Amino acid sequence: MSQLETIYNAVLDGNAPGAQAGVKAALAEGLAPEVILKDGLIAAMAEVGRLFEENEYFVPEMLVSARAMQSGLGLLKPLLAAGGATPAGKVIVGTVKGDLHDIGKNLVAMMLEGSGFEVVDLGTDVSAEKFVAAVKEHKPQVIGMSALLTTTMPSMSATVKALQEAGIREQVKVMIGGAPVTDGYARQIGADGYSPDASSAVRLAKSLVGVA
Ligand code: B12
Repeated sequence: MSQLETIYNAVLDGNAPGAQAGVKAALAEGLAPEVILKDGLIAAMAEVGRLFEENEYFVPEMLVSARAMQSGLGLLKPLLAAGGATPAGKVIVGTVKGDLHDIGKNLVAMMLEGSGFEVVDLGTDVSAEKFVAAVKEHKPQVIGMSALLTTTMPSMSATVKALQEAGIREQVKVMIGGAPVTDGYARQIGADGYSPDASSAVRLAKSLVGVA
């Protein structure tokens, strides 16, 4: 079995020590961190999502799989972030109010850091008021909002409105993402951009701050 398969199976089984051991072994074999992330950890979470949709996995299984993924991700984080040089700008990220999904948001944060952005991570369940207060405090060029639930997507719109009401909408670019989010939704709520994954999120953030 290849190390990528070991990682994939460990995440599916919710086996955190197995996922960590697989990531360590894959790195020792010289596999690129980006490949381990995409073809091992992310591929496994996509399968977990499919199994959940098919009613073969339920919330407890999803949770232990997510923990296994996060533990493997922790080992990759410093390697993915190592590419950074001078700060390209400051980005505030957070998962919106009512939503506790943070794997995708963490990946976006990690990739942004790896590309030289300074990242302030507000965590999960972040209210519009908290985003507004953080923009006032940290003065970022960009905020990145994540939502994984159709029911929490309106929190993105509420945050854009709160920024407008606070008179600071023009000071910051807003990018959004998460599985149910679309480009059309970004336009509809007056965000500045949407991207479907972490690497394109970096390109988007760079274009929003005018860095090549
Ligand atoms: C893992 C998981 C959980 C874990 C979360 C653990 C954690 N720490 O995050 C747990 C078990 C806690 C959970 C709970 C729930 N979940 Co859940 N979960 C998932 C699952 C399987 C995977 C999500 C994931 O991590 N994907 C992997 C990452 C890498 O992908 P991603 O998040 O999409 O992120 C990428 C892009 O979207 C993008 N991106 C993400 N954020 C951002 C932000 C910006 C700014 C940008 C530019 C890009 C970007 O880049 C990322 C990297 O490439 C999905 C199924 C799925 N297929 O998505 C369901 C899913 C999201 N969950 C779902 C549901 C229903 C729930 C619960 C309501 C279940 C319940 N009955 O309790 C609760 C809600 C809890 C809450 N209040 O948030 C549904 C949502 C349905 C819907 N349309 O609203 C899904 C789609 C499953 C399903 N098919 O029904 N869940």
